[in-house]
Amino acid sequence: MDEVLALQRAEELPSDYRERLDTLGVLPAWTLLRAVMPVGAAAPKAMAHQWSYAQLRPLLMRAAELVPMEKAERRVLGYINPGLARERLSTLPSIFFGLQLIMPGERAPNHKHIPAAARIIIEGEGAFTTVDGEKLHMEEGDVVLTPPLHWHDHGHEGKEPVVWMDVLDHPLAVPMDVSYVLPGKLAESYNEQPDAADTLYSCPGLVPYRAPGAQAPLYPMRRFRWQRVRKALLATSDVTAREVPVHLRYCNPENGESIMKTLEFSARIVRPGESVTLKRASVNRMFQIMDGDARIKVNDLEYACQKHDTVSAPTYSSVSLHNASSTSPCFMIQVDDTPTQVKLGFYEEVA
Ligand code: GTQ
Ligand code: FE2
Repeated sequence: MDEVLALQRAEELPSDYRERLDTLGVLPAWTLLRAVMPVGAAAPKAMAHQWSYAQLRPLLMRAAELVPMEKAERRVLGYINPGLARERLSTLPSIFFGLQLIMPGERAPNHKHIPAAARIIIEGEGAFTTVDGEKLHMEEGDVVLTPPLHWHDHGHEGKEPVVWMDVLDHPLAVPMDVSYVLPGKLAESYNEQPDAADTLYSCPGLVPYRAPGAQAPLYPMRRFRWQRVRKALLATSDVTAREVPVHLRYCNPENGESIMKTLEFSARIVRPGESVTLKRASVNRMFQIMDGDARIKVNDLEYACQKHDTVSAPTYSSVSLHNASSTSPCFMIQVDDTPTQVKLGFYEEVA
């Protein structure tokens, strides 16, 4: 490697000089350069980690007794990366995951905010979320999108607790000082029309006719049904060679872009016995196990996962996904920050 300069440390400078600089709002940058740009390779602070749903579920249920909705606004257990400061409320530097619980008859108040949110439904029936007055029913495995600054509240007309995984991009918004929430009023009535996925976008390859130059809505589809995603994964698997991984992206049907501007959502089937090695890249990745006997290896750690477990893989890590069952397929949803990194010019693949 080329010569690496040993840079002066702050303590090597006269303290009166440092203090004078400080009062004038500057720092000798050479004393901090290596901290912000480690030589040779990025030094991720975020760690690989596994969160066990079986262990967390009872504690989430207890939260229903410990905190009423009025005292929580959203009853969520945030998944905190052990390598990141707790106040960042972050699962990876660009991604927040958190388990949300709503009990039968409860209502989570209406609000809107700058961070974008999406839910991956974990268990329970009868809950809904409303997005700008449109009522979206939530079934297990569905991905439901709440774009930035769209009013949303949650309700529950069923009998059992409903749990979903919240995915938010506030870890990106907070350092930019653009994150905030506005409280709203609960609407009296909702648009009960069938979902766009069952009407305008019910046929893949067909979108509403528009004159050239006419704008499509920014977020035309908000509910992505797991039953269809699962079927598509199985059908794709049937026509895909064994050595080729099956991996499908969630996208905006009007332009093919990621459903969240910042984060990419995708679904995988890992076939019985299959191992998939991912490209080593600059991206942060989360894996949400939907079903099956997944083993996720991140660098030198291997996590044996059960249904609904969650694993984080920081930037530049070596990741492989293995299905330990010889009979049943394994399904997972991946969330990564590829769209952000590509837009910022940070994305790279490494050997
Ligand atoms: O459900 O609207 O996990 O606003 C954090 C902030 C969920 C929500 C979270 C939120 C929500
Ligand atoms: Fe929200």
